[in-house]
Amino acid sequence: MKAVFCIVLSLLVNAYGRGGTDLGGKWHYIIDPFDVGLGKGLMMDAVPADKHSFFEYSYTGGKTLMVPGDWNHQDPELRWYEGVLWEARHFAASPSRGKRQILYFAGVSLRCDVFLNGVKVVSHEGAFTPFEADVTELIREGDNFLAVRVDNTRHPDSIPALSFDWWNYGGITRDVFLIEVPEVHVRDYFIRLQKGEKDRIVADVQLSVPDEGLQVGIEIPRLGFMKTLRTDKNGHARGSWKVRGLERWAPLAPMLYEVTLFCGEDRISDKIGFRDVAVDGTAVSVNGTPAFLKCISFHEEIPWESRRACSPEDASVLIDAALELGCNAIRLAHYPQNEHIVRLAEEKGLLIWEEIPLWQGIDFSSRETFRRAATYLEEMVGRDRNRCAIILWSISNETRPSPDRNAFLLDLLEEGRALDASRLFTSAFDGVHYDSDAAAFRIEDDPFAASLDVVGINKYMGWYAKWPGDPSSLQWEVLPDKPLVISEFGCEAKAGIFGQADVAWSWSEDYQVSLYRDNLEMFRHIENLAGVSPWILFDFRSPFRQHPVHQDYYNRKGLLSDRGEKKKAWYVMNEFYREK
Ligand code: GCB
Repeated sequence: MKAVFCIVLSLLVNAYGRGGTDLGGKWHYIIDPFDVGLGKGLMMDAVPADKHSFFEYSYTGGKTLMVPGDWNHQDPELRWYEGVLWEARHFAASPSRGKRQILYFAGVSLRCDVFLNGVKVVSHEGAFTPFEADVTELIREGDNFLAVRVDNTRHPDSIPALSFDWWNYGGITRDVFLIEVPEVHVRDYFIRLQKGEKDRIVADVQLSVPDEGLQVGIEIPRLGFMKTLRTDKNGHARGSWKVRGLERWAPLAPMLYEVTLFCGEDRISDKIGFRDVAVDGTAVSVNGTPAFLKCISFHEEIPWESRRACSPEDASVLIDAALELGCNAIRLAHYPQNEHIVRLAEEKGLLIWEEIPLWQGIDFSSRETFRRAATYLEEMVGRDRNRCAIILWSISNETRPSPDRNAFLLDLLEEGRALDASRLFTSAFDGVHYDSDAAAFRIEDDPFAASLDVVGINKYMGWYAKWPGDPSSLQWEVLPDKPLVISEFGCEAKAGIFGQADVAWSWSEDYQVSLYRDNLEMFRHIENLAGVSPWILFDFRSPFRQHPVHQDYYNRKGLLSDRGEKKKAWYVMNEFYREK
């Protein structure tokens, strides 16, 4: 198979492993609904130069927000705010001579311009992926001023587009670091098990400089493994070796090795697992063994505090809840979630389906939107391709075939495969309907779905779709030669409402239970079923959900309520997973 390694040049891989200065904490902010801050000079802290000058703004004396953190939950005035807001702070630096200084943002929602000491250093769009700026030439010894113009306005050609079923949290929602690295450093690497093999490790390493003949060392102490590579004229080095005694990472049996890379003065360590993932008939197999995906989706949210999850503690809340349900897999809905979540899931042995937020309503005719989607994919894969827990890259959710859409998604899939040929590609579709002539569920003709390794089907039988017959008698003929994952099913229920098990609008836990039972019964007859992922772990905030009594701006399809209470359907699902 052709070896593929694409460097994601804009990203320093494993930024958390670099031990940079954490710039989190209290930042001052100014709400700028008319977007006049650029003209007023909000990229600088206001200091009048003489007796006659003044500024009509000031960070000092104003309110503060915690970074990382969305602004919506930190100030009641900002709960619904969509627009421009500036966040800024001073910080002290002591840059070492000859080193490079990198400002690294793990995620800002949803677009931003970053200014250091008054100078714009980077702009970024996309709430859920990291970006960085090399600020070596601008940073000063002593006090520095960092200002970020954050804008969470939705746009028709953005990703996601104008409306989506989750909260549009704004702000610097993830960590910010100042990282110091040697001039020549390891910028990117991809260390993995050779596809189809048990004991062959492959490493691609990219240095920050395109110099030939530089030495790169790779050490895995636990395996007694120490190898040296030399770079080619692009600063890229590659090697592959058979390794004795390699224990593979497997679902719920995670094995991670400490891997250290050296190059000159640079040294970076990571925890890396080795596993093989493949399609085997209609199953997804991990290390040659079929793995039925007992999966659950969640948003990056702590619902009882109406805020984005942003810390290692928050990650534990979500991952522990998935494990308690009996899962061996998670679907990170509907965007790349923070690294705390991804890494903790990997440490616990959860398989991961990770996706970019190409969610309904995307403008497939726009080349600009395509460029954004490709960048999203590149940033997600660039950040996470060393995470063996991720087995599925998903590139879209609920899109319908059309010439523009087909061309867009097929091109995107090609880009994805070029970035990472070691994993499976999927997407979630809602184009499955019961065909009464064929007496079976069928999917509309879709060249994109047909090109994927695994197909995800979102099907809300008993909620958005009426049952055409007895669930146990319903046949499925949906891409029968491919692994099929039910990537969403479920219905709304408000915790604490009981009875009326046959009335959808009762919003009762009993309706949810009967719907789950019916769906699980139907799934038993899907021959190519490779996994199931109910929608969703927790109730989550959404501007779509406007029923004042039952929803109150929460999507209530959680198996756990917005306060974390188990609904009755949780037990149904738990039993199903325990039996599987
Ligand atoms: C879907 C979407 C998901 C929604 C869900 C719902 O099909 O993929 O984002 O939240 O339905 O609750 O309607």
